[in-house]
Amino acid sequence: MSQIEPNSRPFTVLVEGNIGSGKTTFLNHFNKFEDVCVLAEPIDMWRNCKGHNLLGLLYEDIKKWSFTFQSYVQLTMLQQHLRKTACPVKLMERSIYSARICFVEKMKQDNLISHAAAAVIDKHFQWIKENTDLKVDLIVYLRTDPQTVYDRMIKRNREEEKTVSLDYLQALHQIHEDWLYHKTIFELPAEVLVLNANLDKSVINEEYSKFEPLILNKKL
Ligand code: DGT
Repeated sequence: MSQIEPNSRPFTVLVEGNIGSGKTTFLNHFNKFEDVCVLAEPIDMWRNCKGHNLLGLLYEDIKKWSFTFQSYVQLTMLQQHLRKTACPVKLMERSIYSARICFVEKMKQDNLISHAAAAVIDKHFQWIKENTDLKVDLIVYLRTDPQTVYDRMIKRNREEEKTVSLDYLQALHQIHEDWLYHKTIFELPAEVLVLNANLDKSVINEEYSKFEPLILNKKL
């Protein structure tokens, strides 16, 4: 495996997209390359914060637990951004950006967190941006239709997601679209590569292969 210099930064790629858009499949495709370190979403940590399943609590009573959950997501995402890797390419599933921009915005839209709570999260977020290295080189947006991801979510049958509705996925889709496709809200920390992630699993790896040089930062 090629290693990077101890003090240099890897080419950092964020993999973003709605719930069920196939981020895991995408990461698995790229995990086979020796130059790549994949950082999966820290969902296991959200399921066990000193014995508390915060993801489960969130969907049980979203109003009560939104702030707690989002605070912990922000911390765990920061840890992922700062994690050192020996590989020249670092692929991250989601980021501190989508936590803040997509999920916190949705909570604000739905009045699930107070303005005061959102302000606290935002203060942390701004401080982190100004005082740590969150540099990103590329964002991969796995673009999907809400109905497609809803069907996938039902099929995978994750216990905590039983209460997630099509309406919720539609709204989350719209925020992803405005941020990563129309580019009308918030800042973009890097250029965006938009991929059609509605494709069936049987052909999607072929689609992803076409973009390997770009994602692996290899000049053609
Ligand atoms: P996939 O299917 O491989 O594209 O990826 P998923 O659906 O396993 O991953 P993701 O990040 O879209 O969602 C995992 C679960 O965690 C899902 O129920 C939504 C939730 N989630 C992820 N990040 C956040 C966040 O920042 N805030 C909130 N409220 N929920 C989040």
